[in-house]
Amino acid sequence: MIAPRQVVVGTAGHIDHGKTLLVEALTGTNPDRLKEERERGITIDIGFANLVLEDGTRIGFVDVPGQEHARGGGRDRPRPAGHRGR
Ligand SMILES: Nc1nc2c(ncn2[C@@H]2O[C@H](COP(=O)(O)OP(=O)(O)O)[C@@H](O)[C@H]2O)c(=O)[nH]1
Ligand SMILES: [Mg+2]
Repeated sequence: MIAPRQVVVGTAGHIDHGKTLLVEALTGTNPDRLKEERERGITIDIGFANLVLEDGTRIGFVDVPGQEHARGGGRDRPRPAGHRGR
């Protein structure tokens, strides 16, 4: 017997670009599980959801916060020397 394939998919991208909603649309699971995430409508911590395809392939989704959170968040975060952008 051939073991089913196992795949891990991670999201990446700017906040509010639909990563979490896409994972929910594909899996039926909203990976924003924290009360504060639900209230604010943003991903604060990584979340997970699973999907099993008809051929047995198991896909694990890892949903991540938008880039500002992932980089330590906010305008006051440390920046490289000479950095002029946000
Ligand atoms: N109509 C529409 N709204 C979207 C779409 N993508 C994101 N949004 C809006 O953006 C909000 C945040 O989406 P979310 O999946 O949490 O974005 P994330 O920060 O990338 O995870 C949603 O509540 C929607 O209002 C899209 O493709 N179509
Ligand atoms: Mg999100």
